[in-house]
Amino acid sequence: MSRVLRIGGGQMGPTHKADSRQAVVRRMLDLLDQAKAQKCDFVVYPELALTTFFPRWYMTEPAEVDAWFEREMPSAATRPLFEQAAHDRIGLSFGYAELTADGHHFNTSILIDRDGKIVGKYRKVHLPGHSEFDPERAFQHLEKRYFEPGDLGFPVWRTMGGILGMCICNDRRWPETYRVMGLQGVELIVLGYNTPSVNSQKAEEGPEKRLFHHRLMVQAGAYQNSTWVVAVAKGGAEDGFPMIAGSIIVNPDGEIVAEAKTEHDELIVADCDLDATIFGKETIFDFKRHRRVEHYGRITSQTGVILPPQS
Ligand code: CDT
Repeated sequence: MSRVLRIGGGQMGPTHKADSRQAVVRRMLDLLDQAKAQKCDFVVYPELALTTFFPRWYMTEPAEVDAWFEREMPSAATRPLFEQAAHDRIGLSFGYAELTADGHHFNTSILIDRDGKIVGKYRKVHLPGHSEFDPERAFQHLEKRYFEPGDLGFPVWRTMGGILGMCICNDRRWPETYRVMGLQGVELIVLGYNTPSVNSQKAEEGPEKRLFHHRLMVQAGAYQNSTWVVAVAKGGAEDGFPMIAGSIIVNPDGEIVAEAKTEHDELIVADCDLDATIFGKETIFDFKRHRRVEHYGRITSQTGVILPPQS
């Protein structure tokens, strides 16, 4: 049986502070319509898809912060997206800020099957940035202030005929992210991102370098785990703060097979044959035969660097 999934990467242009969830969902529905016209099976949207990237704003009032979070999913604003996707038999993944019933805040993404049912949830593990206002930075990145580190690990799910996993933005910079899913046989990793075009602590690191790093880490993660990776941006300037776009679909050889050309709402499409993951998993990246866990202890027992003793 064919295991080719036609994947749509639903890149989104900027969403400003004043934009409503309803207006954003209308844009997501437009992308879904395009995906339907192109016969996609599955559409991936960005991190924090429903709002502006609010962690760039320093807030002190809990009510002001919580206004960016969703208390239920589907919410009133997102229900039309769930319903339309189920009607079209298209699976979805998108990110949002999650406020749980017992008051926890997470940067979350979900996996929705072709029946419109949420079958997977991931909460961002590697939160970048800082928790207090930093006057030294050109702009703020306050994810550590507004979110707790994810508490669900890196699970994978059997859905859409394959083994799927999720991660979010900064997670893609960490090889551990891909490997933990690789060790569960992942065949397709989907992720959304909001990556500023300039390093707030190093002005000379601009969009070209940032796009280079983005491609480097996603291509490496795909190749080293013989998996497809679909990475989808929210790009363009949100209230004057530019972010890279550059959404990509990468095959298990680490090659880019589709890439966004604009910084706006744009659908990229690729046929992803999940069986193309098998060769790498059975040869050079046959983990069971080749991994040497007796030498990897530091990976899980240590966070910071421990330098060798001075001679
Ligand atoms: N959203 C997100 O995780 N952005 C980070 C920015 C890192 S710089 C603080 C990223 O990895 O793109």
